Amino acid sequence: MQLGKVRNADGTAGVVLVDRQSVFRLDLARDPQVRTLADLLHSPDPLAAAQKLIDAKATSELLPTQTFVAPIDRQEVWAAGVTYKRSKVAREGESKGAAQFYDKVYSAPRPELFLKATPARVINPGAPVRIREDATWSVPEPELTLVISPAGKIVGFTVGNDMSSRDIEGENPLYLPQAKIYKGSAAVGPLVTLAGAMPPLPEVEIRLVIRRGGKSAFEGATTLSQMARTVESLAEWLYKENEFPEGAFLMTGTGIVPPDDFTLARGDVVSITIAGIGTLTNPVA
Ligand code: DO4
Ligand code: MG
Repeated sequence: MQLGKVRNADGTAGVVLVDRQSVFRLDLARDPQVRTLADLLHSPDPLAAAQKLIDAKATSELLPTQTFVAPIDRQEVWAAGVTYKRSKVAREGESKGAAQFYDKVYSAPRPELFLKATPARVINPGAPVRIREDATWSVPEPELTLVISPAGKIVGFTVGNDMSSRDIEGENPLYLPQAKIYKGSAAVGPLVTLAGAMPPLPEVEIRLVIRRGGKSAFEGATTLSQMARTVESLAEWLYKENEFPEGAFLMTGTGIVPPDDFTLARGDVVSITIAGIGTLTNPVA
C-alpha cells in the first residue's frame, strides 16, 4: 500500500491511496484531523486513516505516472552520507587531502547527517533536476529515503536523488553544503510505501539508470544489505537533540557511484528504481 500526491487537471493537489495499479483519490474533507498527506502519514494507523477517506462509490483510476508530485508537505529533507563502502571509497578518491575523514565517519558510531533541502526546493517526479553551472563533475545519488513522523517513527519509504557536485565536495569537505544544496539538487517520489508494506529491507534492490541520447550511459545496482547502518539508527541519530514538528525525510546515502570519468550532462535522464516503491525519473537541466 502506498500514499502519494497528484496534480489535478485544474492545478489543485490531491492525495491518493495506491494499491498496486489501482489509485483511489481520498476525500480529506471527511476527517477534520487530516488536511495533508503528512497528517495521514503521521497518524497512528496511516492505512486505516486513508481507507476511511475513500469514497465508497468512487472507482479506482489508472493514472499516468507524470500525475504524481513529490509526496512531501512541510518536512525538511535531510541526508546521511558514507553509509555504504562504495561511497566511502569514492569520497576518499575524490578528496585526497581529507580521505581520512571519510574512513573515520564510515566506522564511527555517529553518522554523517546534513540538511539537504527544504520542501520548496524539492523537485517533483518528471521535473528537471540540475547540475551546478560552476561544477565540472556531477552525479545523481540514488537513495532510499525515510519518511519519519514528528515522534521519530519511520512511517514510510520513498525514492530520493541526492544530486551532488563531486569536484566541489572533493576540493574541500567544508564546501559540502554547496556541493549538495543548490537549486534543483533534490528530488523525491513518486510515492510513499507504508512501512508495513515494504519488502524485507536487506533484500531491497536500488537501481540507477542514466540515459543519454536515448541510450544507457550508466547502469548500476546495489541492495540495502550493503548499507553499513540500519535505517532505525539513522532516524534515531537525526532526532537526537533535535525536533521535527513537521516530521522529516531522510535520504540514507548512496551505494552506487558511477566511475570517476563519468559526469552528468544536460539532457541526461536519471531513473532510480527501488523495489517495493517504484521509479523516480528526472531529466537533467
Ligand atoms: O560526505 C559526503 C556526502 C556523502 C553522501 O551524500 C552519500 O554517501 O550518499
Ligand atoms: Mg548522498
